[in-house]
Amino acid sequence: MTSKELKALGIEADNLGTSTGSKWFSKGSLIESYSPSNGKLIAKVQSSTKKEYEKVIEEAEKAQLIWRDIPAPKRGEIVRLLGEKLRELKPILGKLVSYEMGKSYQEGMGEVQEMIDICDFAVGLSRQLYGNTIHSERPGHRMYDQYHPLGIVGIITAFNFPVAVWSWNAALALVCGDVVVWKASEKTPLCAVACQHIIADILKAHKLPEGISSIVTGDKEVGEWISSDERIPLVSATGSTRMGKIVATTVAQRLGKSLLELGGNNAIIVTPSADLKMTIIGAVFGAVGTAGQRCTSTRRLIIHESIYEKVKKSLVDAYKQIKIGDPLDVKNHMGPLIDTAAVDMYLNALNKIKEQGGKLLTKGEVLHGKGYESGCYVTPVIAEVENHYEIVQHETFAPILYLIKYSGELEEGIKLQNSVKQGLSSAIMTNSLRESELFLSQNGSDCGIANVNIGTSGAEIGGAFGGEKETGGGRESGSDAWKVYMRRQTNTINYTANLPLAQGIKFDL
Ligand code: UN1
Repeated sequence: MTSKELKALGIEADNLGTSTGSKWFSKGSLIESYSPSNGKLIAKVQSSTKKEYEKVIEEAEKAQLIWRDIPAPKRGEIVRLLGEKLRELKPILGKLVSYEMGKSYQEGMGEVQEMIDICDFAVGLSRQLYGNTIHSERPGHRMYDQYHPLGIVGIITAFNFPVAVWSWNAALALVCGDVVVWKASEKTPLCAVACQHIIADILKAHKLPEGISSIVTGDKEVGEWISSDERIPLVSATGSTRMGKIVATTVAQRLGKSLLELGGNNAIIVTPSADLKMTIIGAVFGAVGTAGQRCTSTRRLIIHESIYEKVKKSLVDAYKQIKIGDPLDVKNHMGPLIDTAAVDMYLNALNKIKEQGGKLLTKGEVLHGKGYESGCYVTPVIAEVENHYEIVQHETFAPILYLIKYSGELEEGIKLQNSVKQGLSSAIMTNSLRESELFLSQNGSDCGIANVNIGTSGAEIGGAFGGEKETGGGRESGSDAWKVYMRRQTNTINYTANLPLAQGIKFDL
């Protein structure tokens, strides 16, 4: 990426890392952002000090009083402008996502497209923040519920979707009348700086207060400031289950609300009637897309024994076609892992697979030589395992696909699919209506997302996104996920001159 392109996104050599609106602060220690694609330093960002954090929250509190009074459709207009700006900047922001995070350019652009889509969704939503009217049991009474803004929403995001997850939360929170304070992953701070520049310019141009949208920068300490802050009624956190448990416990201690979107251990069940071609494309994209670093990445293939060998052979053949290299080169299917710590985790997982009795069907190794200087490129792995292995029960954020055999009826496959602690995304490949409906029934997948004849990754923003069990239970993005960003109030109005009590109680004085 050229310095001109970076500059167009507001990223200049000594970039700042804390901001309310367009005001930037700079006192904290430096975070260096390296591209995993070539190992080069892109820029340095300053982390937030506690004092700067306090300033951000004070500004956010002030801004919220103004923002919540602006009618929701007018707030929607600001989000519409954000979507417009993102359309314009899509190629260049997509490029930064690809360069700083390491996913393919196509996927970087796809991520920006998700931002645009959620803005469009939120604009429509800004005229549809509906409550219910309820028939009162008392004569001459009217009852309804309505939704009010919550206040400040803290957003904690992971490196793997360095811009989209912010937008899923921010676009909804903003139309709901909340203000947002974002702590991005310290592995992708420049993506956050770029987004902040975009939204801050829009706010400034419309003379809206600083503090409607802010970023704070840093490691988990900054996350702890947010989680323990009573001024922040909702904390939306995306990342590992380990991180989510800490956030959830801290937020719960002050009885705040948390929206958690944590680890997945997503499986595709491949039944005897599955379309093999679709299965292979879905599984390979799900397993190697974003180098296996999506929370919806396909980690397990649960294959019926009658077709197991055939699927295995096709997969191994397909893996031979995968091109690994510079994510900005569109010929490549798979880029690097985020950093060398992730490479160590990958190597560690490969050792554990072997130790626990698994068999690697493709060679798992770190790539060296020209184009691979960053040390973050690895080969994607297919491994034959059993579902109960300790390593299979864990989410390893790397391109490792487990093959697991099931025999007999679909119930056996479903049992294996559900026998993990996580519950994010799941899929079945089948041409049988009975199998498909069983998979989607109460006796089927226990995940927040269950797909038929598509893979586990690549969810659209129109649906609620999130999962059960250790995935944390939160729902972001589409459907009625907006409700968590608002507080519900039930109103009952008596327009008579009498005071009848509910439940028929008599209380005469
Ligand atoms: C994530 O990995 O944190 O379904 C989110 C998908 C994307 C979202 C992934 N739309 O793969």
